[in-house]
Amino acid sequence: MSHLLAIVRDVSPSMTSCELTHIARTPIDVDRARGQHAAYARALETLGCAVRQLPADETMPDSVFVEDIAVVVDEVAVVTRPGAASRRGEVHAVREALAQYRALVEIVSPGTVDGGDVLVTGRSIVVGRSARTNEEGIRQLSRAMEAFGYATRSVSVNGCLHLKSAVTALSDELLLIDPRWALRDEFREFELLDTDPHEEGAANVARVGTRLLYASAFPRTRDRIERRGFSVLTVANDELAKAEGAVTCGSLIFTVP
Ligand code: CIR
Repeated sequence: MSHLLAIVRDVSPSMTSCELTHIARTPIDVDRARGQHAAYARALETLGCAVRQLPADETMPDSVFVEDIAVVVDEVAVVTRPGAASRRGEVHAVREALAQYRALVEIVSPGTVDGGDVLVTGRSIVVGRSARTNEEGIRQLSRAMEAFGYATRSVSVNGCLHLKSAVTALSDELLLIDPRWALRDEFREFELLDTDPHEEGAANVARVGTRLLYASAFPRTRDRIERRGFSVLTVANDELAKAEGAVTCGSLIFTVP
């Protein structure tokens, strides 16, 4: 029987030198970030995933955020070429791990894609045009996925790091959106649930099978999600959030036989 596998990667000792785009640098307690990441991995297990932990790399401050390094669907894994040059070395370990489970396609120069910009629901893929993901990267991703029957289109992202900072899926039909950062009109085929306007950063939720993993910092939005009938498990993510990481960023979740 098939089951869910989550690939995660330990917090790097150099995380304090992470990339930052939209927030100011504040001191990061690496041990606390490690503790939160370990609790996140346990939560993934609670939600039914087998967890495979890749070792940290001291030379790669952002390597805990494995989501950006690949887009994995049932048929293929697309290994990205991250938009931040400092993150390009992260692909080697993730590529090696994914090669055991999927055929691989690579995004190549001058294309760039961060997995945080790629939202997959069913056979539909929406990609954010962000500071990290360029038109050429979108073209390459689109071509790779088209071969397996996935339709890809791109949308604008404004004021946040990635598309999935602004909008993520609660189900294949319902998206959680912060309308300040993504345009509702660009998601007409979906039903949309707004985040609570007092909770910035609340639009990122991780789907794990039929359940959801969410940050404990957003109780008002959590309430909105639960009122729609979803089961939500929360984890503390505030230390990792100082590196601009949200809950989807820390794992690559996919089905294995
Ligand atoms: C970066 O700027 O690349 C990291 N500090 C944060 C990446 C977060 N990843 C994500 O949203 N998918």
